[in-house]
Amino acid sequence: MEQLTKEQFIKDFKAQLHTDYLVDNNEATAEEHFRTLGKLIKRYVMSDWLRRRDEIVKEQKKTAYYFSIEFLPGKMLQTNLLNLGIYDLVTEALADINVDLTVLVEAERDMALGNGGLGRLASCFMDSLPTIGAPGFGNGIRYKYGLFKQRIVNGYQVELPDAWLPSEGSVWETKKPHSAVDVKIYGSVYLAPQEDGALKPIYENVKTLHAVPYDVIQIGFNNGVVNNLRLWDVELPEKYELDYQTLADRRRVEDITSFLYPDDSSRDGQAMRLIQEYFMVSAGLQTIVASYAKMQLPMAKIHEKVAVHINDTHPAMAVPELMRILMDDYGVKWDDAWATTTQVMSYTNHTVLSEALEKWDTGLFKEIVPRIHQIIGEIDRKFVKEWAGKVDTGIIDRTRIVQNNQIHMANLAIIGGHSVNGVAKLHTELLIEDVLKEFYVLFPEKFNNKTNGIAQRRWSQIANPGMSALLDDLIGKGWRSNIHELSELEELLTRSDVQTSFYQVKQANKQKLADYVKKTLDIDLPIDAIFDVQVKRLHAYKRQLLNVMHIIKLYQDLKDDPGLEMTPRVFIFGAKAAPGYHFAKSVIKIINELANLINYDTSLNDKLKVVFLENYNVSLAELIVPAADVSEQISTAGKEASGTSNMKFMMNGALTLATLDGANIEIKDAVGEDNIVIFGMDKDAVYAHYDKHDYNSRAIYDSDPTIKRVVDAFIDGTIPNTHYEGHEIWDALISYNDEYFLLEDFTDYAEKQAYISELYQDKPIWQAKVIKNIANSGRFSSDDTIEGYAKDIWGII
Ligand code: GLS
Repeated sequence: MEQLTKEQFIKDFKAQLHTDYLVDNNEATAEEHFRTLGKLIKRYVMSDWLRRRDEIVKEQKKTAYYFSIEFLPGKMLQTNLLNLGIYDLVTEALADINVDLTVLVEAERDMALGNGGLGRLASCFMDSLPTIGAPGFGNGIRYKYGLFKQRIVNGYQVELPDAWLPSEGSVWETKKPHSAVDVKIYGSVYLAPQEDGALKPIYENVKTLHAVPYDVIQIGFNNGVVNNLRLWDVELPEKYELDYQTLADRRRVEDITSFLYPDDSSRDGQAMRLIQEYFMVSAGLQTIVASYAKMQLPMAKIHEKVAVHINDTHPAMAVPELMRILMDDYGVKWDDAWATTTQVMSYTNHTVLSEALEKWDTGLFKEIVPRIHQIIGEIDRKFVKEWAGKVDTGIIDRTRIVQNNQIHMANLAIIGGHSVNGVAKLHTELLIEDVLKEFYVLFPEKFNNKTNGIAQRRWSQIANPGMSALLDDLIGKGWRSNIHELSELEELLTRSDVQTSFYQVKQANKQKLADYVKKTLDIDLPIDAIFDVQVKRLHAYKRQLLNVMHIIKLYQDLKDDPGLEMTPRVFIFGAKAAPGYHFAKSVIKIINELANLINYDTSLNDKLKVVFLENYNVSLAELIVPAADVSEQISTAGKEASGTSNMKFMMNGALTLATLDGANIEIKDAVGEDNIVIFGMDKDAVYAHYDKHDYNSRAIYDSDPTIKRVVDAFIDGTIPNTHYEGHEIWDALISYNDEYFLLEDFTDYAEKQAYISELYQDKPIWQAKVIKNIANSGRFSSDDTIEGYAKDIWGII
């Protein structure tokens, strides 16, 4: 953008307010101020945005399209200001006219079109792609309702719709009706032989959906590059309006982009979900192929200009859909279409949980996407034929796409692409050795690792201005554009003035969070306590319950001996449970009731506090992460593919208490064993139990009185109002043999927690570890991760 002055900005801002709202600055609401600023930002980047599109077309740059059913940007105002390089200028200019930027920030609603780590990662990539100057665009769905809004009522989670989208649309998007395309679903299709011998698909009784794109600006950091996140919305096609005569028919269509499926890691097999997936994939690919066609290059070489990334299995229909478009719309022959499709497509696996590897009924496919069903059948048939006689038939049976009348989406993504990556070293190893090992026999060359990363600007400069200012003082401002310069802190680990400064920043951040907790929950948090945080989706494998068990133990210890010397602790939770996930909801109830019990027990002398913050989302994370002393990353080893909050906490100077799982291992490698606290079984120990079937939680319970007492607290009335939930949990731990090995890991976990309490008392040692963590967090930048994708997988830079 052009050089901007404060005066010019104020002039533009006031004029825009007049144009849009016919109000003066001092009359406008925060919402009006926010939208006005958003519009100005868009105006300022418009020429960069247009230039970017032109460049890509003119220079015929190979472009990557990141297909994801989830994007979780949170708020975008601050990121956009920062990346444009006008954050300070705008803050000051607004202050000059009595407008407080923080109030505008509050007025923006979180864009929560994702469930958790997977969606947030996609958004970190959207920030990093333009930042590294790579032509990489997002492709997803413009849900009217994002992830549900969580309220806690009587300790229970209640889900409310998250109507994030204002009636006038998001200020960051631009509707592009002229780029709309039609997507066909339902009906039937048969192949009619043509004179030239080709087969032409003839559709009957189809329903046509009108897919309208909304392009959301993605601004690179200080480099004039603006990319695009294209979100698709559905409209009723005027041309086919007779197909939708009743209100109910129309509603069903609108529902396609109404809401995000609120489930993380496991998916239910709803027809609507399948339609969402096809809708997004088909609309995206049709426009991509059409713009490639404008380059007038051979269709069979589309892989030289286009890369399509399948983010988790949900967009896996991209494989047969690209085949369909190439063959049916552009007349490419099967073999050529297949050769180019497999080079266009690449796939990231984000979880080892088998329930998350999507499988669909072939019947449903046949009904909803009949042509795709045919093409998948043919891909499957050819796959079986190709490998017959070359490998064991068992391998073919287990890797083929269609098995027992089910379509295996991961198999489709792997067979139909040239790259499969895991999201942390351990996770990729597990894919190779276990989950996808038979694919590894067939296609070893496709497998690679890309450890996740985070958009560090959001998680440092925006979320933690106090720490950022301190870093500027200590190592200069270079780290703001080159995060690897944080390593210069290595020289300062033991300097006591530096330690004190980091401590003060942390205490100020803790105070800010404490103020929020006071305001929202009316609980007083002592900021000299250790702030011990576990924020993430609620899932049994993430083991929030292990944390709870430890809190119960501390509570029991303090009740036994009220004079017990103990470093005061504040345990902070934030977690949404999938609405249908009963067990997870019971854990939320238990945490809330335990919090009530503990927080109002004056005999504990403020040594223990428990807080459950409702509606955990990106904005709340920006408040919580900088205030944490301890980051709980305590999943059963082998279960958490990577985790990304672990990286955010580390960057903000929290010490990680972790199992050797996901990216925790790489954090340990980065900071060294002494600067992270590791406990519990590693992946091999977990797998040994699986192999030998020798885990026996009841035996541990019977032989360890401490554990028995903690577990019994769930059913002996210790925690009020949890009769039902307590029994459910007790049963999961004892009657059903503790699937996630909490009991086996408990003792080590509690010991390491005691070690942390001691360590915290020794400020110089603690602070040196804190600084060591910050110094080594640069390697988890998503700029680096995305560079790996861009070079190794997509070939776009
Ligand atoms: C997830 C994993 O569970 C996380 O460990 C991972 O960090 C994230 C991004 O790769 O993907 N998979 C999933 O389905 N939801 C996730 O958050």
